[in-house]
Amino acid sequence: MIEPDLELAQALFNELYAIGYDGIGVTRDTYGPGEQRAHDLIRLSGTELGLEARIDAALNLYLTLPGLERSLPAVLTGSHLDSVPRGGNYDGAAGVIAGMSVLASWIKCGRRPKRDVTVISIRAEESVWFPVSYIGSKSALGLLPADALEAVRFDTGKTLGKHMEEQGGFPETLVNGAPAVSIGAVCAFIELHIEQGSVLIESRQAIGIVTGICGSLRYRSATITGQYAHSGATPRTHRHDAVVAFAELVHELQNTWQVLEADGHELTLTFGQVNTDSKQSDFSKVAGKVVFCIDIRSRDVDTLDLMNDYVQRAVADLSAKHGVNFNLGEKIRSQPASMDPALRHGLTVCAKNRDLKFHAMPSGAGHDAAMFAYTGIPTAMIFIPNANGSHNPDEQMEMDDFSNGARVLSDILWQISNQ
Ligand code: HGY
Ligand code: MN
Ligand code: MN
Repeated sequence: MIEPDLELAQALFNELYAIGYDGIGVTRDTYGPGEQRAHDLIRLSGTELGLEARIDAALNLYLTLPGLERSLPAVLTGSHLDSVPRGGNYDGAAGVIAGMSVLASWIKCGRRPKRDVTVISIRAEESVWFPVSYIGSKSALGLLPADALEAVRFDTGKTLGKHMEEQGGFPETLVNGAPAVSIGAVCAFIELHIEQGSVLIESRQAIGIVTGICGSLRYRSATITGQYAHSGATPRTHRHDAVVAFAELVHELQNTWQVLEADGHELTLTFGQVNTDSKQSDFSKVAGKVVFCIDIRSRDVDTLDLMNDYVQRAVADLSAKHGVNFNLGEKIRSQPASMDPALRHGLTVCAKNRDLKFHAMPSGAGHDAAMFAYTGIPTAMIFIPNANGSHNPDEQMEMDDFSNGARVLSDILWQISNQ
């Protein structure tokens, strides 16, 4: 069994952090300079290793170690390189760097697999920038809807198509064009990713073998419109208070979540952003407007729909009770995905052979692997421990944990690429 190139991995993590640090955390902004710097770094490293580099119309990067029989369907590994604003250094990047460290170690000891093995650096996985999920992997797989190119980045006001063009992409070829990753040309996709919760840390297991990836149902920009009024002169019964209506919505849906959980439903419910109108709200007024978001996750589509029904019901009740108007805005969904049973079994064998404790577990976070699985490509994910959660500057992956994950990745990639 070969040891991944940890020296290369550490150097890439250090350099990624240096070029991505924003003063608080790491920002690799989607189709912006931050993500571009990361892609340039990985591409340079890949060409220095002697890997074949290719970039598709959406600017996903493919670094390939040619196999001995190049006509065979290839094996893909990798993840995304963008990050949330002020995020951590390991979300996504760990999967790309793990692939690079594995291929570097194979090259060093002259190992040539039967099939091509490609590390893909995927664009735009974080849908915080554009209100579209999995832009890069959907583009690679020919799944990007035409209207997605009109989606606007929240901080620049420019469209996805414009951002792609400015970075050197060809968005117009993505709609109805041939996908860069054609389903028949790939025999498996394996994504290594940090666990973004605390299951592995708390249970002290080395590896997570993902059983399935949650789908999501989101309202990214919902509003409650009530009535601004004097905070002292307006009796309780005369108020149309948007903040009170929001507070009761949260309380009611939190209770619903507990009831559904007790009923065996697996889901999460998050109100990640809530704001009153900074230009008009103040301490001497009843709040006339609240803007907020709702993020519902589950591996079961019926559970997503059931929770959404409760959201609709609560909104109708509270509108009447408080005389406010709820506008939930656009509903955005992403599909849940199941991981390939044969690959999951292969991963357990690899973990056992490395004498590593492993845990079969669902992913509450979304991952590009869901899109590969959606197309029918056999797909699997390896989770590695990461402290302090994720989507925050304190995200902390240890290199020992990374190396365990990269070892298992190396073994499964070698096994599949020689079948
Ligand atoms: O939001 C997610 O689950 C992923 O980290 N983009
Ligand atoms: Mn991620
Ligand atoms: Mn993320």
